[in-house]
Amino acid sequence: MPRRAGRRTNLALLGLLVLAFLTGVLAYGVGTPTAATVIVAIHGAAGLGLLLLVPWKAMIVRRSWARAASRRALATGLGILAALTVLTGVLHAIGVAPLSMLRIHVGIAVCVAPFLLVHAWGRRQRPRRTDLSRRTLLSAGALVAGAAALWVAGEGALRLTGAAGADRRGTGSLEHGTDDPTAMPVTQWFTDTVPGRTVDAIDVVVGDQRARIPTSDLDRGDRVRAVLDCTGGWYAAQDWTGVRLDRLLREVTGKRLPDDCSIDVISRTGYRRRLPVRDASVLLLASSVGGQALSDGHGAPVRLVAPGRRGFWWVKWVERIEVVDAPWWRQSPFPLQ
Ligand code: HEM
Ligand SMILES: Nc1nc2c(c(=O)[nH]1)N[C@H]1C(S)=C(S)[C@@H](COP(=O)(O)O)O[C@H]1N2
Ligand SMILES: [Mo]
Repeated sequence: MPRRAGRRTNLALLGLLVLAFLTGVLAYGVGTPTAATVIVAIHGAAGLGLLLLVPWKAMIVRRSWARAASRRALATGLGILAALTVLTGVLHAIGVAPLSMLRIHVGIAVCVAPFLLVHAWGRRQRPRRTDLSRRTLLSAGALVAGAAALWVAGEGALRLTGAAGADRRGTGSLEHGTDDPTAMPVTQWFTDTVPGRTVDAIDVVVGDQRARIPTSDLDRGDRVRAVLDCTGGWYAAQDWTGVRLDRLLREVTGKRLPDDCSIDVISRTGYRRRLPVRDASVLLLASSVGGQALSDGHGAPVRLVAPGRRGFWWVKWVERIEVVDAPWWRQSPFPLQ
């Protein structure tokens, strides 16, 4: 039995790691609360499910240790990185670790990928008829049930102990600075920095129509309460005030825009995101938050507020708005700077 357990255990580990990786990346792409909750729950269950396979994997490792001397270093590295990924994920979920824990989690997970590719490629398997046997399907079902149970138990434990992580959002983010913009973290996506010179007017460009509007003249009193949910693992709800994009664009063009165009929102720093024009009525160019003008770190003088989208869509230090024909999905799925 232990001898035959090897292949299925390895395939299950591979499946869970790939599933965890994909759902992790996907969780960053979706902002809709329900979808995010489901994806993040699957992510947690897949990650925790790895623990269920540890006894079997330990048996496989013991069996092949002497034989695999030349390939041990890489495999050990993979094992350590995978363990650290699970550990850092759990530490974030508990809610006691510093916010940087989630970035560390993602950083280590990204390192797992090449190790896993090399490791699994070196041990390629052909599909076998027994892969679809009743016994295999039952084991797979047991693994899925066990992983789900582990995730539910984890959430239960957080609630029972009153850990900070019990209140995290469906995306896994922890609350930081709701209704208190000064307590809200200032974060950049990757390498971007607060620009040295402030923006005093924004350019709005629609085909050959263009307008240059002073940023001091951009507050039309449009309001929205929206949650800024950073992929770095924190969120904050705030009241934002400014001008809705549909209103601004109509002021410039005097007409409704066709449904199939997109809006490029571009920062003074070059950071940019492209959004579908059908979202214009929920997008806000905000000049104040919580009744106060934006601070430099939070995007002064104007930043985009994109309700229902993750933080990286909320372009700060907006300098240019351009309506383009290209579809919104024709851009890098995540910003590059
Ligand atoms: C090898 C790949 C990965 C594994 C094994 C893994 C595993 C885990 C585990 C075990 C947790 C804790 C879940 C819980 O206790 O409820 C977690 C949380 C999390 N992971 Fe990953 N992860 C991986 C890759 C990624 C990637 C690539 C991303 C994002 C790009 C990501 C984003 C997250 C987020 C946002 C959380 C917090 C979810 C929550 O608080 O429930 N993970 N991960
Ligand atoms: N120009 C620019 N805008 C940006 C970013 C950036 O790096 N550059 N980071 C985004 C990310 S990832 C988040 S979470 C929010 C953070 O906003 P805050 O610093 O006001 O909290 O801004 C977004 N807007
Ligand atoms: Mo972010």
